Amino acid sequence: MAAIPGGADHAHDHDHHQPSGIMRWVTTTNHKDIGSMYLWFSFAMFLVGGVMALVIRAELFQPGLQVVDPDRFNQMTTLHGLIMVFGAIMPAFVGFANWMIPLMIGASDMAFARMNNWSFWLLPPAAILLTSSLLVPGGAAASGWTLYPPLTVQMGIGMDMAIFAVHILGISSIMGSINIVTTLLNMRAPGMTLMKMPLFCWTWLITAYLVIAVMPVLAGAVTMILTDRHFGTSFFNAAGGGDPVLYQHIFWFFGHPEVYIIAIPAFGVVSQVIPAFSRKPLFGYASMVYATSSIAILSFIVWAHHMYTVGMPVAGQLYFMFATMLIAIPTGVKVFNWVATMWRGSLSFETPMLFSIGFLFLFTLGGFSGLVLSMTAVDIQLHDSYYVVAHFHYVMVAGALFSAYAGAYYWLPKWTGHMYDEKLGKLHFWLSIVFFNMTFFVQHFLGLAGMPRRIPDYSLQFAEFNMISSIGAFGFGLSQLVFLIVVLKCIKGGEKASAKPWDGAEGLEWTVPSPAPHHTFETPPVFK
Ligand code: HEM
Ligand SMILES: [Cu+2]
Repeated sequence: MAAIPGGADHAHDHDHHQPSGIMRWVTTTNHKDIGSMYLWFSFAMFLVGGVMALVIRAELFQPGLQVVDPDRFNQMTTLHGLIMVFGAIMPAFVGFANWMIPLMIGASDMAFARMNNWSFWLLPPAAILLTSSLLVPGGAAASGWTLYPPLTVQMGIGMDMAIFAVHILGISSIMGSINIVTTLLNMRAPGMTLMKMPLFCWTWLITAYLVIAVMPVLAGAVTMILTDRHFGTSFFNAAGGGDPVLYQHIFWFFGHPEVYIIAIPAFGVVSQVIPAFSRKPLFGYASMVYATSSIAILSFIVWAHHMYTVGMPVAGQLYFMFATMLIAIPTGVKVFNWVATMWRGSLSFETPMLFSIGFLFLFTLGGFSGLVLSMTAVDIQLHDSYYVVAHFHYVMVAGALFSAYAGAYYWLPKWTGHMYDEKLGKLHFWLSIVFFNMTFFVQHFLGLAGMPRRIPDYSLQFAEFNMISSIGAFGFGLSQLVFLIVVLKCIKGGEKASAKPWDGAEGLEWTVPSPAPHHTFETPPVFK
């Protein structure tokens, strides 16, 4: 538990020898500045990717072609997926890591402060490459975010731009992860053993190892596509003796751990928020650490559950089915622990807690539909259908995004020094959860009835549910502007936040004043 009030005695601001204006942000090596930039970048990309989702949903509002031609439609699904995964969700959690890890472990900054600056500033060029590829001849990559050959070997220059963007984004997240591992292993306050770290730090330690392990695999896969495209190799090109299915194996060896790269930090955030608003310590801390590690390890040996229809041997299908089902065990442990933390707690339901409970219900639902899809015989029917789209949006939106909102509301007082508008926060939550379910719940039925994904048109039998889903999507999109208003209001003013505005909150981050001064913990606190 936190012992020393904050190191705040030494935390005077050194702003006098710092550039001001835009150069402050370009040259900053301060983890708080960099964390804020990550979070703003992520939100901006969330809006860009969101507009693309709305183009898709506008087209799917009715059967027939109305809004975009089929090629543009495919570019929209591809860029939406790439932008949401690499531009919105991953940077959001790296933003949380930057802001909070040093504060949580009592470190003065991240281990490699200059590299940290570079990790962030790689992101905007990658985002520009991706989005501007819409304007080049032939348009953006239209292969889906999975970038499967043979399509990707054939497309125009937009595909090369996507490949380079993926390279840059990958380098950025590898550097960010090296920074996080080094910081967590070397810069903890005296007395903070690994098993006393806040769970958010544990989840990021595990995630960072996943990133370092699998981002190079993706980089290799897309580089092989690049050389197939331009340098006469035939890794994946069947005409030259290559094998497109090989790409799928390599991609999903990255891709499945990737979904945990997104989900595990989200687990970390709710593991901070739920105890705070239950006014009880996290139930089963050690089992949380072991469960999270098990999930991470298992995530390496289940990849071909995305490939049941490629014609693999039955033994392979059975292996990947049972291996995948195993993941339900540690996940069940985690869900049990969150619920047990709330059990007989003194609960209150401020916005961070609402988003965490929303996460708990809906992420679990997404986990269950994942279990359904893990069954080979079932997946052969549901593969590439809207059931899959429903499944991964329950995991990504109601899982990762809701958890990011929980974290944002939880730490906004620490970041800005003001309390956010609780009424507006709750409005944001309720609008989001209603419209989210309206958008995605019905997609389970569409998938079960056989509607394929990545298709701009559909037969009449699917009309009603698609209309409901599209209305939900526009409602969801608009509701996110409420969040923007809350954040801007909170930055400008509002009730002053104390150092520890949540009475149930635990941890060193609450021992420094709100807003957290530019420099904190220049002398490490003693942690007992
Ligand atoms: C909440 C607003 C969102 C809406 C309305 C939305 C809507 C859609 C739609 C309509 C598709 C196309 C489905 C298809 O035809 O296959 C799609 C695909 C996808 N979405 Fe979202 N989405 C949202 C948020 C997110 C978020 C936050 C993520 C985070 C990671 C995400 C990740 C993806 C991915 C990976 C794909 C697959 C793209 C592909 O097929 O290549 N979405 N989304
Ligand atoms: Cu998977």
